[in-house]
Amino acid sequence: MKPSFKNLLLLVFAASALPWLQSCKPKGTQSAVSGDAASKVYVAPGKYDEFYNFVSGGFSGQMSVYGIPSGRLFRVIPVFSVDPEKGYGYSEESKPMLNTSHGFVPWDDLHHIALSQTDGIHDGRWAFGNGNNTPRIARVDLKTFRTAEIIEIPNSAGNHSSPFITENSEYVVAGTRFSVPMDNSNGDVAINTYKANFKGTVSFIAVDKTTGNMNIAFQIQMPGINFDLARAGKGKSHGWMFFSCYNSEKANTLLEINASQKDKDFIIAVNWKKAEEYVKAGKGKKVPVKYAHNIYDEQKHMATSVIEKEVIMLDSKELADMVYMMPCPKSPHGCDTDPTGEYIVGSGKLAAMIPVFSFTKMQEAIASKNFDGEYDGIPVLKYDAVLHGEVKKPGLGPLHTEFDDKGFAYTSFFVSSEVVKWNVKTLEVVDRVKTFYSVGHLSVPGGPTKKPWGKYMIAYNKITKDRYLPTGPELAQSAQLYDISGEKMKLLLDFPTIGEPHYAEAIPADLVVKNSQKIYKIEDNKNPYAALGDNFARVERKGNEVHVYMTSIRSHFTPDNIEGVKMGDVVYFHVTNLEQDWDVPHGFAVKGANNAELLIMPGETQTLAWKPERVGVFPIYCTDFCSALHQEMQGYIRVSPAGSNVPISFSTGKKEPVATTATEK
Ligand code: RUQ
Ligand code: CUA
Repeated sequence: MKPSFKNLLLLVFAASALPWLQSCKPKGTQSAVSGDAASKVYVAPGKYDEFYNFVSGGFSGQMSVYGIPSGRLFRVIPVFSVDPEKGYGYSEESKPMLNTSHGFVPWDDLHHIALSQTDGIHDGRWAFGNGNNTPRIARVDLKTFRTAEIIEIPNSAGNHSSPFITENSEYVVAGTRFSVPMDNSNGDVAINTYKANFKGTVSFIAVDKTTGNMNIAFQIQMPGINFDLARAGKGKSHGWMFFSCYNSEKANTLLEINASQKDKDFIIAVNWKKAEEYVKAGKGKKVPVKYAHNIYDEQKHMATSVIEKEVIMLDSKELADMVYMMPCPKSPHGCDTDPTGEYIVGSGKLAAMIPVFSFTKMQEAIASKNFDGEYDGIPVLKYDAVLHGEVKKPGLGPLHTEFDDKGFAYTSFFVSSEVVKWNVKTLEVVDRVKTFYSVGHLSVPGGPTKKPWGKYMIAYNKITKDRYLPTGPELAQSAQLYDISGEKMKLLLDFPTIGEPHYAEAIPADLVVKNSQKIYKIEDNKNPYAALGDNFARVERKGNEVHVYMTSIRSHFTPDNIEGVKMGDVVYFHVTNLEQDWDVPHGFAVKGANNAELLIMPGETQTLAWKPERVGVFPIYCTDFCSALHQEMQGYIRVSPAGSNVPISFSTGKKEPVATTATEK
C-alpha cells in the first residue's frame, strides 16, 4: 500500500497545488503534548499495562504485541514469515505452517487483525491476520501467542479485504484485492481481456466455536473489480458483511488514473445468512481448486499441511437477495460499521466528504426495490435512498474509521495527516488533531465491536520523518497514542513499530491474561520424537539419517557428546525441554547449520535438521540464558568421513572420552 499512497499524495499535490493543502502538512518535529502526558503513559516498573495492542507487521509478515498506554513491545509473533529467533519456519515441526499450493512461502504481508468475538464483544481467544500476497488467513492462539493455523484462499490474489470477523466469530472473510482468472479456468489469457476473463470472489471462512479451526464454508463469485476492506454488520445488521471496492472501471493498467474515472465505486453488502440458505439448498457449485490448510497440533508439537481440493461457489449474478451494491464516492478504502450496527461509513480516498449509510434505509430500499439499475447483474441501490448523510469537509484522503463508547467516530486522513472526530448521528465534526505523519489505520480499544472500551486512540503512521533518531535511509514506522477520554483528543506518546503497521486491535489485558498458558505439560507431549526423560535420550541410525533424541534441562543436554555421524548423513536433533516451570525455554544451535536455532518451550519437543558439509567436531549449545550455568550448557558432535567405521555413541557426564575406534583419524 505504501507506494500507492505515496503516489496518491503526489497526484493530489500535483493536481491541486492548493496552498492550504501544503500548509496543513505538518513540518518539523512538533510536540503538541500537554504537561500531564508523561504521567498518563507511565506504567511503573513491575506494573502491568491496561490493554494489549495486537498490531499488524505489514511486510514483516508478523504480528506484534504492545502494552497500552506504555507503548512497550512485548512480543513479535511469527505468522507468515520465518523467524530465526523462535525457530519458526526452520524447525521441522513448524515448516508445514508455511506450506501453500505454491510450495513453501516463508514471507507475507500482514495487514489486518481481527480478534475473536462472542456476542459482538472481544472474548480474548484468538487473533486472526491476513496474508496479502499469497492469499492466506492465520489464527493465533492467545493462550500461547503462537500461530495455530493457516488456511490458503483459492480463487483469490492479494487477500487484502480480510480477515474481518462476524459478531460471534462465525466467519472471517477474504475479499480478493486483484481480480484474476479463476483457478480452474485457462489462466493463460491476454491481460487486456480483463473484462471478459477476470473475476472477483469473496470467501467466508467458518471458525469452529470450540477449537477455532477454520474451513472455507463458501465463496461468492463477484464482478471483476478490486476488493479493499470489509466489516461485519452487528446488532441489527448482524448477518450482513460490507465490502468496499475500487476499480469499478475494470482497468488492468495504470489504475492510479484508470481506476479513478468514475464518480462512485461501491460498498457491496452481502447477506451471508441468505448465502448460507443457498448453500444448504444446494445452490452452490463444487469447484475444483488447490489450497493448503495447515494446523499446529499442540500435543504433538507439530504442524501438518493438507492440500484441499474443492470449494463451494455461489454466483452473485444468479442468486437473488444475496448481494447488493451501494454507490460510494471515489475509490473507497475503509468500510466501517458503528457499534450499533446501524451506520456504515465509507472512506473514499479521493473524496472530499465521508458518506455514512444507514442499514435501516438500506433494508427499506431493498424492500421497495429502489434501484439504480444493476452492475454485472447485481442490483445497485440508490445513493440517496441509503444515505444517512455526509460528513462535510472533514479533511483530505479519508482512510479508516474507528468508534468510541460515546457515539463518536474517528477518521484518519492520509493526505492531510490528521484524525478527525465526529458525531455519528449528527455528522458534525467536533475535533481534529494532527498526526506525524501520513496516518493509515486507527485503533480504539474495542473499536470494531459492539462495546468499545474507548479511552485511547492509536494512530498507525506510514512516515515518521523527523520524529526519531535517523537510522539510515529508512526510518522507523510509528504509532501515536492519543487520550480520547475528554472532549479534545490529546497526543500522549510516539512509539516505533515493526514492519509497517496497518490495522491493529486493542483489548483489555484481563481478557487475555486469564487464559495465558505457562507451560506445555510433559505428560501431554505426544510428539513421536519426544524423549520424556533423560533415560530415553539416545541416538539411532536409520540408513543415512541419524536421529538424536535429546533432552534439555538446566543446565545440560543429554546426550552432550555424540559420535558416529558420517558425511552424507542428515542429523535430526529432536530436543525435548523437560522443564515444567514458566518462562524457561532452552535454545539449541549447532555450528554451521544452514538453518536457525530452536527455541523449545517447557514440555515441548522441536526438531532441527542438519546436514554436515565437512568432517570435524562441531559444538552445540543452548542459546537462551536459562540459569547461572547457561554458558556451560554445551556439547559436541563429531562428524567422520563417509565410509568411516566410527560407531554411533553418545553420552553425558562420562569422565573419559566416548569409545573410539582404530580407524579414527
Ligand atoms: S490498509 S492504510 Cu488496511 Cu492495507 Cu488502509
Ligand atoms: Cu538452557 Cu541456556
